[in-house]
Amino acid sequence: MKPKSMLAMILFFMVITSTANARTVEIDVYGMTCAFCVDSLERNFGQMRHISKVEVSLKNKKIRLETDSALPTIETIKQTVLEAGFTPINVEVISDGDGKK
Ligand SMILES: [Cu+2]
Repeated sequence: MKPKSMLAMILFFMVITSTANARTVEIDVYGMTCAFCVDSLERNFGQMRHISKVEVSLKNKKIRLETDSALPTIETIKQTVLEAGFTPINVEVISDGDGKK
């Protein structure tokens, strides 16, 4: 194998492994009533490590998180919702990053 294609292979596997543990997590939240609730949840999750994206929907009373690994744990996610002053009703892992459930 030529060095150039070898490098391409290595890069390819790096991409694969770095996304292997990415997850999308949805949390149903009780207690969200206004834009300030959304803001505080966004801020709390925005400060967390391993979180690459935070979407808070006031309409659906849901938080959607994208994480870069198997962290944070479901327990940590629940704790963060509680610390922001809300109640996590249900935490569901939507995708593990491979498109599988
Ligand atoms: Cu509010």
